[in-house]
Amino acid sequence: MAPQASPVPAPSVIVTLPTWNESENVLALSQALLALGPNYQVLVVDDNSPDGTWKLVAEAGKSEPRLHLLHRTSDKGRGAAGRAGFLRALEMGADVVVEMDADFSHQPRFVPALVARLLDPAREVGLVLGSRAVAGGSDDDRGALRRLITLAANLYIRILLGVPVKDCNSGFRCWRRSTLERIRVQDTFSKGPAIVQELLFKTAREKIGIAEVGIEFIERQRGESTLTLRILLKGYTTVLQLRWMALRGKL
Ligand SMILES: Nc1nc2c(ncn2[C@@H]2O[C@H](COP(=O)(O)OP(=O)(O)OP(=O)(O)O)[C@@H](O)[C@H]2O)c(=O)[nH]1
Ligand SMILES: [Mg+2]
Repeated sequence: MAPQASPVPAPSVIVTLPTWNESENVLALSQALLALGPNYQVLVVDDNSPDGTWKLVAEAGKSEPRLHLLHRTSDKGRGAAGRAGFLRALEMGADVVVEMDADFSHQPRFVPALVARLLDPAREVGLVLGSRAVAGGSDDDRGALRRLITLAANLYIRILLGVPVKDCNSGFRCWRRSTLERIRVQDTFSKGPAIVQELLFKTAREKIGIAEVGIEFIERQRGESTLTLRILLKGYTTVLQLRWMALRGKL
């Protein structure tokens, strides 16, 4: 009798959640993500939030081995936290890393579709974006001004960086381990949210395939946004800096 082929183990998916004052969201979101399957783990990357987000995660992690905390105490920033989260997820042996906002704007119900698209053997890609700008995607829940800002930023980034995607600003993304290694995520420099554009630019420059899957983006229900005009403008200058560095062969 021919030996039976052993079943292929499910890929290890680690969802990283950068958090700043997300005590009203973090546990419900983590629970919903862990319920997606036993191969899912959650890594919360908290910058010592004053509202004690990290304490809630540390406590819940005592009885949930798939919930992990990276508690950063000496440095703050969405970009730095994202970088640290990716590196920790790789150390933990992730095959797939999903990064998403912890305010429920990015809904857990879309994660399986992103992972399935990433792992589709017939259409190989190294990165999947949860996209508001393709079929099945939407951004109808936010005010007109916010949507206009997103639209303008998208246009600016697509023209300046020449990235072949429709939703450049989406922070809801699903990565192959090999992509994060190839673009050398450890060498990214953005401290703030511009990390989203930096990673996209570096992936596109490596000619790694990028797919977009439609997601319904909803406004945060609880907690407060960290986006300010200063952060927004810093994002625009980082994009210019990326283009300049690329032109000078410094990237
Ligand atoms: N660790 C860490 N996480 C951060 C920091 N700033 C923001 N975050 C998290 O990054 C994610 C996105 O931040 P938001 O404040 O929702 O900003 P945004 O999504 O660009 O803006 P809104 O559309 O207004 O919500 C959330 O999960 C935040 O908790 C930070 O300095 N450190
Ligand atoms: Mg948000």
